[in-house]
Amino acid sequence: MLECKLKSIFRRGLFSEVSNASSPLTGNRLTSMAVPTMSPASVVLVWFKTTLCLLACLVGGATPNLSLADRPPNIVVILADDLGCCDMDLYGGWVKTPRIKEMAQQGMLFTDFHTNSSVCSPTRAAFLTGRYQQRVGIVDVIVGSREPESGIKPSVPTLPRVLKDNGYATGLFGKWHCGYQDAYNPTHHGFDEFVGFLNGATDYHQHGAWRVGLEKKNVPGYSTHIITDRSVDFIKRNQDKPFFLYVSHAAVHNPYQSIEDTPDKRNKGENPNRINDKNRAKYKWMLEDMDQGVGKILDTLAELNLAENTLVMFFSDNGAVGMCPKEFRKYRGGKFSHYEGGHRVPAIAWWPGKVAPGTRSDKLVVGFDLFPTFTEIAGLTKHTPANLDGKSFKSHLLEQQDFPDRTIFFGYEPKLGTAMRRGDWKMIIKQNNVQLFNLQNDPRETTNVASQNSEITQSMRQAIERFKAEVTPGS
Ligand SMILES: [Ca+2]
Repeated sequence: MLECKLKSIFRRGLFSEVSNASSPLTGNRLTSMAVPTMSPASVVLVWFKTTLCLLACLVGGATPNLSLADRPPNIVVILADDLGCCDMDLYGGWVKTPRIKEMAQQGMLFTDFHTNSSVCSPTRAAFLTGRYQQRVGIVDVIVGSREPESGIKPSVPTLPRVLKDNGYATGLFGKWHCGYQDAYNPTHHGFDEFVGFLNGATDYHQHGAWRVGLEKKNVPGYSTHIITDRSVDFIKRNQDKPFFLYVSHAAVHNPYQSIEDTPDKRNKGENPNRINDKNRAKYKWMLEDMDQGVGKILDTLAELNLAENTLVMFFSDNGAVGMCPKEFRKYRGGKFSHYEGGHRVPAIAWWPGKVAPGTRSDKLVVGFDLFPTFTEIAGLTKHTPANLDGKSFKSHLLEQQDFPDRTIFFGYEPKLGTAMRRGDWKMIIKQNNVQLFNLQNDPRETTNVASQNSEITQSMRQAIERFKAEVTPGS
């Protein structure tokens, strides 16, 4: 569909190409040097407007907008909520998501991508700070009524802050879940714009508790559509400057409500949060609907000729909640679990002309790697905090270079204990219960091989103890 739209732009003759190089999307390179075909009168008009603009810039002391080719790339993150590897067909799941599948066919699909936690708040905290979530004291889901003081403090460096301070327009539409107090509001973390909700879930039709910036305000509509439409509008308004857009979907988190489940049509006695066949059908619809929303964003980028200057990263904040039929479940566990089903999630990177189409990464990549990756891509490494735990995978993404193996920890004390990856080895320790798996031989984590591998077990136990001692709030 995207390919058709790109082709139709050229067929309509709005742009003439200046390069015949091959493109992964169309077979013709969609060069950023494409120039409009204009009449002499239009040329005079453009010259007049350009002169006025330059004069205004000189008087105001501002720098004229850079051309598209000279601008840092736009970065768009589309985050699904509670979407597991067992759900989408492109990962062998049970729901067809053609637009996200197309995105993967045109970009890079990750098979060993993990969020830093198996629940919402810590995953998002790690992504936004580029560091283990324990360092900002967020190891569990933030429940506002229970933990009014929890959140990312505005003094903590974040990805949107670095991008905003270096000329990016920044917007968040949808879920925040990194602190309820006004002091933790996204607008204090570098987001120019925020429309969405602060907590972990939202009714899909009733938005009385949403925020527009700091203001509590009802935002009418269906959640997924509001988030998509606001995102599309943000792209259109900011198409002439670099932007960072965080599309943070409510879907496919409960309550399971389709576009038809307006309050007046709901049946009393039916629980929209329960996992059953009726809600499973709604869940499927919600995922298909979000897929269409992803497509709208990609289409907008293509129509505005921004596709080749925009990296789009799609992933989920944690694993599935058990909606997918058993025969599709490829990993043990799900949300709120240290097994692979908890934090190994779907992830796709799309950037026509930069990320080679149809590529696949089997390397261990983690949510907190996105911060240094994005800032390196934006040319802002020297403005990036030096103490990040995440590592940039830019050369892996853009040049298919190797991404070296690392030791990664998944801490969720005391509820779930702590897990660790080192190569193919995976350890989970909760209190004195030690489990060791070899994911190469046993991706479903069925057989604890700790007793047969005593040296590895001892070494990994010691590493986990060091992690627990060193990676603490404020560290
Ligand atoms: Ca979640």
